[in-house]
Amino acid sequence: MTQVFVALGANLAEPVSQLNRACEALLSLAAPGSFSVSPYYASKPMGEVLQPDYVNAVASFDTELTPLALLDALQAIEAQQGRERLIRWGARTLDLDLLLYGDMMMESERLTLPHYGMKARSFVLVPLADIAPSYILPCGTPVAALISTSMRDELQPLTSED
Ligand code: A4P
Ligand code: MG
Repeated sequence: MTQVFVALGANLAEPVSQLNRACEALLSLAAPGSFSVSPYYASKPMGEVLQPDYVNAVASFDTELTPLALLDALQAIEAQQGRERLIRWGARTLDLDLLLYGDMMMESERLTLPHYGMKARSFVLVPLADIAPSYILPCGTPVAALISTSMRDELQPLTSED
């Protein structure tokens, strides 16, 4: 059994509902009692593409799936929720990125672990620290050490009324 972290992101077709549905689907991959999810945050789009704001969160759970089987499962959930790959970094109904698979480090055509962008992204680090405040990355860096005040300022926590 391995503890994994998954980043959730959506900016089309009622993003909050997309994340809620995705959490239900992720729950079915999780060992009983192991699933947790951070608060949801609104964040400005990273990158040059003009697109709506995102809703982002991070989930964690334990699973027996191998890394590639888990990636297949995440991509199947994206497809079920109408994800179309039109342009890189473009708007999407649902993006599920595998951030961490235990302390595994790997680089293959389909899968890079830890996720290549996670150490620089406020919308990944802040929710990750919400659910795992003392987590140490496979490279030895504590997640909390990567979070600056300006990163927190980039994110708007959503309340249940949003
Ligand atoms: N892949 C390799 N490693 C991984 C991994 N650890 N997890 C491969 C998931 N996939 C991984 O991803 C492209 C390929 O990466 C996959 O086929 C998989 O085999 P994709 O999801 O098809 O394409 P993408 O998401 O458009 O590209 P990419 O590079 O993953 O984009 P990002 O990095 O996910 O960025 N702004 C805000 N505020 N919030 C966001 O969530 N997201 C993006 C997308 C841009 N701007 C954003 C946000
Ligand atoms: Mg992606």
